[in-house]
Amino acid sequence: MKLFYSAASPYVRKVLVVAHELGLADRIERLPANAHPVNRDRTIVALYDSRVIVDYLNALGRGDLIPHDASARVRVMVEQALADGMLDAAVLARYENAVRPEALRWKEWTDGQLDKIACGLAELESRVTGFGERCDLGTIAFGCALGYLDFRFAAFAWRDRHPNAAAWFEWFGGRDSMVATRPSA
Ligand SMILES: N[C@@H](CCC(=O)N[C@@H](CS)C(=O)NCC(=O)O)C(=O)O
Repeated sequence: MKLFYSAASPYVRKVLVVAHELGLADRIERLPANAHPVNRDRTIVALYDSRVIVDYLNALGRGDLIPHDASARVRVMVEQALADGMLDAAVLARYENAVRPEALRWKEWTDGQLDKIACGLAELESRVTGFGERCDLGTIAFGCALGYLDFRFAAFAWRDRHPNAAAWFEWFGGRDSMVATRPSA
């Protein structure tokens, strides 16, 4: 299997964490990719997006990272949607300040994206004490979202206002699959 890869992408990380957890990581060849909102990388095609790829890998690996039980499955899919929503807002805020020419930047836009992240973190904080030692697509997606905030938004200091999520990530972030996929610029 070939994966269009960027060491800085939290969505690519989610796919690789799932592959590690399923024992499929060594079957994935990483192809360099430069996803960019303006300088479009036309070579990126095939199976997308990360939500579809992790579903495909879970089936291929006969895994239970996506529960078979209907209500557990819905819970995990809602958690992935929340975590990916935080990531979508973070990536938009990142592009606003890393790609858009300074004169064209719109501070209220960035503030709006950061507020979405803050709302997502508040929801995570209310749920995380119920996670126990779960490792599934829901907790993997949250782990990748928090890892991305550390990587690109250290100043956001999410731990200060979310002690339960901080304690949980101290444990979850230490998993081999998370350590093996830590983002880099
Ligand atoms: N919904 C997609 C989001 C992927 C995404 O936005 N990736 C970023 C890089 S981290 C990207 O492609 N940026 C280029 C662009 O936004 O055109 C997924 O879950 O895979």
